[in-house]
Amino acid sequence: MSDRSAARAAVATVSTPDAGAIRHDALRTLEGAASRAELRIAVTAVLGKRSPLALAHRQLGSLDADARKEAGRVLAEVRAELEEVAERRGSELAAAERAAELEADRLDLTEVIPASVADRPVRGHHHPVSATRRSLEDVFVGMGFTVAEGPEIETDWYNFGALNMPPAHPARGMWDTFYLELGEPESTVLRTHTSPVQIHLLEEALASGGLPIHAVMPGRCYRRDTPDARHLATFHQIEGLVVDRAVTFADLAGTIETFTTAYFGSDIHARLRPAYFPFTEPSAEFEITCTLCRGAGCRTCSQTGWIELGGCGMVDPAVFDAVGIDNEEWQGFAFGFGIDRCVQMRHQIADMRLLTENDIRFARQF
Ligand code: FA5
Repeated sequence: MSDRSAARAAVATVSTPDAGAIRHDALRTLEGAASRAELRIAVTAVLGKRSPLALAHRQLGSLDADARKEAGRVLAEVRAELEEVAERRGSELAAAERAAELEADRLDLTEVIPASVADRPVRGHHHPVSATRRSLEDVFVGMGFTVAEGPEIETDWYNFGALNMPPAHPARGMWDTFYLELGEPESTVLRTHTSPVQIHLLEEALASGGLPIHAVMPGRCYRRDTPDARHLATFHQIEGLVVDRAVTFADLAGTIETFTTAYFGSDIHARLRPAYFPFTEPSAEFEITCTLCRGAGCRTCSQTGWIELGGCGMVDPAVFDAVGIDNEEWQGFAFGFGIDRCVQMRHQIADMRLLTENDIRFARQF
């Protein structure tokens, strides 16, 4: 019998402390550790200062000399065995953990991901302003309008002069303007509205015999407006121009009514209120019920229950004169309204500035 086996056999004969039970429990604890972290805890539990083994060592002092010597030898044997087992278990666990890491890091270069799997790149979609611009164009095309565009950088003449606002006309103050350092001072502007596109269309029609006109003109506009819940410095309008024979204000009102019902639904009411624009006479502003409060009044509509969408009116004869169109033969109406406001009202967005923040969590909702 080896020394160690003899010591183990002697365990049974040592009554205090019970080295056999301590050894048995400690081995179970060490073998049960499933990771190196668990093993560290197990080693402290079976070999640490507060372990049953350490306690048994402290109890040796109460035995007589012979029993103390024998029990001390047995406990030392148990400690040596437990240390050996702990070391072996540590090596086994380290090898197993390393193998698991390598397996997790392995790249399967033969793997082919079919196009149909759910985690393929997500396809983007149009920003709500672009989507609304397209929907509005569709509504007007459905009503018989064509779609045209004009430049965002305009001369003073297109943005103001041809629209019946000669230099120093007080109505120019209605639009807080960005001027470009190009040509004569204050001769070139970032257009403040889409109305100058009316002038481009009238000129083209005159040159090419293209009257009558039934067109909408969407695009970006710029104003030195302080951004708030209903305003941006860069925003979008859609202009409308109809020039034909025997056109009346009733045609204009009917067009606006048809558009608002088609776009917002029949439960949203529109109203016209007398207003002033230098390029239309008579002129009106049109408003719809605020969709956020359904007319009750809220922060977005400044407690009025209504949101202004745009302006409109019968083309002022002075505009026809500016381009040389016979205003006895031709009459027209025009309107221009905010696309961003339409987005805001259609989707009940309390603050328009959200449209420009490029927050993907916001854009994803549309
Ligand atoms: C005009 O710009 C006129 N050109 C409209 C017009 C066209 C009248 C044809 C008559 C005939 P106004 O400045 O009111 O009008 O702007 C029209 C609409 O553009 C506003 O009702 C609003 O919906 C939108 N809008 C104006 N300024 C801003 C802004 N800073 N941010 C967002 N939307 C704006």
